[in-house]
Amino acid sequence: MTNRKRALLTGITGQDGSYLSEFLLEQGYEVHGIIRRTSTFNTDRIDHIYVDPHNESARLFLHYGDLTDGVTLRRILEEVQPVEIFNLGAQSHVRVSFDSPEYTVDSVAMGTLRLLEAIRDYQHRTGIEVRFYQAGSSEMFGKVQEIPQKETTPFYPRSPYACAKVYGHWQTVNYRESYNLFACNGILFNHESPRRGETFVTRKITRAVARIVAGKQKKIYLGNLDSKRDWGYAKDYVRAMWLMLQQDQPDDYVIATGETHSIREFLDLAFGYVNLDWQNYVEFDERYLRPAEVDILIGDPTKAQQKLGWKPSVTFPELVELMVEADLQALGLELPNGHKHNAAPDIATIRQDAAAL
Ligand code: NDP
Ligand code: GDR
Repeated sequence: MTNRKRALLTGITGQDGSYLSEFLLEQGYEVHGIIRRTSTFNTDRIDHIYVDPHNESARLFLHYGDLTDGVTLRRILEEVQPVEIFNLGAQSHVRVSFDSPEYTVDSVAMGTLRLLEAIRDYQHRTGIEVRFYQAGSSEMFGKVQEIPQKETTPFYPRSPYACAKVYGHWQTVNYRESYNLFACNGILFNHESPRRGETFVTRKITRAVARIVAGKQKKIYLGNLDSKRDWGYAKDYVRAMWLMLQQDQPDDYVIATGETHSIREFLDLAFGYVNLDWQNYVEFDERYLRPAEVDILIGDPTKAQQKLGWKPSVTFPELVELMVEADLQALGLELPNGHKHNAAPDIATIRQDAAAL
């Protein structure tokens, strides 16, 4: 075993897991990820950083496991001996959590508890200090109690997913206070990228825009267009997760842009980049409505700015643009000639990333 800092991630095959792995590898970590056995490959987002473990240069290792399987979590912990653990694994789709509440709660709430229990025993037995990051969500704020939402805003979850995340949040606080575990809750607002799952509304829209331009799709069916979200760029947000674990004291942080926009505004921009009017392409389908909706989320990231020195680097129009551009590129298309790019500080790097997908 090497002397490199070792990190263990659940949810490594997801959007955030892939960006966080890249970031940790850049920082010199050895990265271990837990993946689920599936009948088709589910490692697309990390294939570009995976090196055969027989190769001496390999620093990314994958282990089969599941948050619903506590015994395996314990075994992996013993094998890997990580100093930092990022719990990103989850059935993370809010609408699906209404269809499949029991599984959602098992993986999100009980999964967090299983991992915390395994860490508690491991730390007690070995004396190795483990730092733990819990992927909390702005969905925990749910029904509006205060605008903008900050660390002290009361939770009012509105879905099985959000209820499970509230449970994970409070267990993380509880293990910090009961067992002196270095455990942090990130309360992250929506963050998106070209790697966002295709059924979340932002990616569903940008993918449809590209497919409509390519003549592969005629309409897009959506639910509630009036809800508002605080949307940031995923790559910025994984940096915040890591920063939380580098502090002297464990704490909880809201990570957000401080701006909110409706689905309609997202549609305006996304279709606007290819000179189309979204009203000609969007149809309503009640299947995409939720039994209870979260109407508006807007976060106050002041604490993260002051204590972590964190701030977002990509604006809302830049985010929409880079997602539309990546989906066009995936179909061999480009943004129309004459389109003026929004100037983002690292937009060139973002384009390279998108092109590499
Ligand atoms: P994704 O849905 O893209 O990824 C979820 C990951 O969890 C995947 O790797 C998935 O594996 C894995 N997973 C699902 N079920 C289990 C299970 N039972 N056991 C182990 N792993 C499992 O999510 P994101 O990357 O967007 O989000 C990362 C985390 O952050 C999640 O916990 C999410 O709830 C939370 N979050 C996300 C926000 C966002 O805007 N993206 C905002 C706030 C919180 P597989 O690939 O096999 O399906
Ligand atoms: P959210 O993201 O529920 O905020 O959870 P999602 O993109 O699914 O929904 C955002 C808003 O868009 C409305 N909407 C639709 N949503 C989807 N998915 N599909 C549609 O067709 C559609 N039409 C309208 C929704 O009603 C909602 O108001 C995401 C996830 O990543 C969570 O895991 C994370 O915790 C939160 O963000 C912060």
